Amino acid sequence: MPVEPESTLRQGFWKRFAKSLDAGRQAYVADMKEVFGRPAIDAGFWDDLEATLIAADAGARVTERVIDQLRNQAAGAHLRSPAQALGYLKADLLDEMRPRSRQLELDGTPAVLLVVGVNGSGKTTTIGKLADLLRREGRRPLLAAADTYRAAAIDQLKLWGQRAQVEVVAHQPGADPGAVAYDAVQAARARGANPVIIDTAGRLHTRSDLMEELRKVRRVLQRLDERAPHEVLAVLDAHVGQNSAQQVRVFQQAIGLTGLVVTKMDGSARAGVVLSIEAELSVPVKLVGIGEGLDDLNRFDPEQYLDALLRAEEGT
Ligand SMILES: Nc1nc2c(ncn2[C@@H]2O[C@H](COP(=O)(O)OP(=O)(O)OP(=O)(O)O)[C@@H](O)[C@H]2O)c(=O)[nH]1
Ligand SMILES: [Mg+2]
Repeated sequence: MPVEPESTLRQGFWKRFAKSLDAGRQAYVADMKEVFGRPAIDAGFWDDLEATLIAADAGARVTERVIDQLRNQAAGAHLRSPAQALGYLKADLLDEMRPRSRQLELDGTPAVLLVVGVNGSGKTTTIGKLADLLRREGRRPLLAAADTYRAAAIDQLKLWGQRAQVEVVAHQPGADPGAVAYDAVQAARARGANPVIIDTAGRLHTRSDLMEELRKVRRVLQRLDERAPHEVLAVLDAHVGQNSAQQVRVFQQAIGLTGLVVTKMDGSARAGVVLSIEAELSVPVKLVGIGEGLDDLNRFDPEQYLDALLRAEEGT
């Protein structure tokens, strides 16, 4: 099958992304209009800008840094008015997001993507959407139902497999997650599938026994391929806001993460959280989700994200 260029997939996604942020943006967008519509850059401007960035959940550190940066720029010759400051702010925030590789590692025989996160963050839904995206790119993903705690979790992944038209390897409820992962990789080798995407049970990051179970899955995978898992993706719910940084740190320490997926950006009043996550953690955001439909996931694009976040008008 010919590989479709990534850019032609998910057409209109970023437009929908911007719209899906509207509900949450109401919390701060009116303030943004006021801040950037002020007649002059004065003490009130700085106070209001700070409050607005905090309201968007950009985090204290990012807010402080970009405001310092803007103050320096305003002290220079070029930045003269609040209206101009919006463009500067966008550029400064883009710098905050540091250029880093957001590519998914999909080279392997097969590449193995292990998907982890706390309960209900959106792991299974993300896997369904990602399988669809990768299949449309001409790849042949295979899903592994390694959340074996509940029969419903296995059925849910099978349903996503049907929707995305990809195969699912599953055992009985209660089976060993490592054994499911092992079989899935073997099946992918036999059938020429790539990548294998492994669904895992939601777990509170504070449960060390459950973290050990993840490490066991990783050890099983490494017996098959020392480079596996090629990606360990933590799925975060955008509604959780600042607390997700702590979740990420614990998962990072327990098993090592290669990327983050921020889901449920639709309607979240904390969409700015991506800024604080990116600034505080070394793990890059690689994917974003904006709903429960097959095409509601895309590779993360910092510029598109900032355009949507800082849009000063509703519905444009
Ligand atoms: N609005 C919205 N809902 C989402 C999104 N992603 C997932 N959901 C919903 O969130 C709920 C939990 O999603 P799951 O994919 O089952 O989450 P999970 O992390 O697999 O959950 P556990 O396996 O129980 O830990 C479901 O009702 C999903 O439909 C999203 O991007 N936007
Ligand atoms: Mg699940």
